[in-house]
Amino acid sequence: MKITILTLFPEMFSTLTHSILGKAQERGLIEIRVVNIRDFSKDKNKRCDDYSYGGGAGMIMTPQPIFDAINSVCTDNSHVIYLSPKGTTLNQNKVISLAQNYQDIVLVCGHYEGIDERIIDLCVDEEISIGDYVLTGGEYPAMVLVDAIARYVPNVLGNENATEDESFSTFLLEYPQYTRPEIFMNRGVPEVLLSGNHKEIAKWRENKAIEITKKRRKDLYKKYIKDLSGKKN
Ligand code: 4FN
Repeated sequence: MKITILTLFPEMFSTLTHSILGKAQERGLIEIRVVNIRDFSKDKNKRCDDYSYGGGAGMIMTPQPIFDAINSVCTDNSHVIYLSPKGTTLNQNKVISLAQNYQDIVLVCGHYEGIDERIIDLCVDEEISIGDYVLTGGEYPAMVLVDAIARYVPNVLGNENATEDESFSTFLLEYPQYTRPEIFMNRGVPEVLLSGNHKEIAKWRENKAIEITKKRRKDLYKKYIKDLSGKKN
């Protein structure tokens, strides 16, 4: 899996490329490249923003540097995603389908008031949003997307069980979890977790996961029920 991030603020990605994903990169499982759009500006002052046609406050990212940056990194196999509040909202199904269908993903991060619409028309395959709130740029959304996708690249986590364990519960919240000590501030741990009865533990956890999902996230619960009946039929 190769992910290229195009941004005016490449420094924002240094922790991402160094942490967990840094190890995966060393092992050659995933390649994350951060490209500074400014390096492609043909303006004498390397400017990448300009006033909005029609007026109004705020600057727009000018098309030339983004267009050249995209063309310099794209191949026929690249899937170009613009992180945008106008995009379809990201969810786990989308994450899995991106991870499974594309080997080469290019992420374009907007800043200021956004990018020139012609870039979207000419170069962007898909717009994705991470949720409904105002942000200053698409950089954090890009990091969210990379983190979510990387978990589905085989062997990246060094923790294959994590993704396996979730398979029955893509739509469920997690059961309550406990670690040592057995008593903390006078509070114990549910008896069943100390029983060593793995079948009972699995049953308890699944029930707890279903219970919390039904209570807190009716929308996810309904998806889970739908998914269950889909698997039976
Ligand atoms: N945001 C809204 C309505 C109008 C504008 C915004 C907004 C960053 C370049 C886009 C935001 C949220 C989720 C990218 C928001 C995302 C962005 C994202 C994003 C600067 C222009 C902007 C109705 C959603 C509140 C600024 C709603 N996922 N504009 O935030 O890039 O990916």
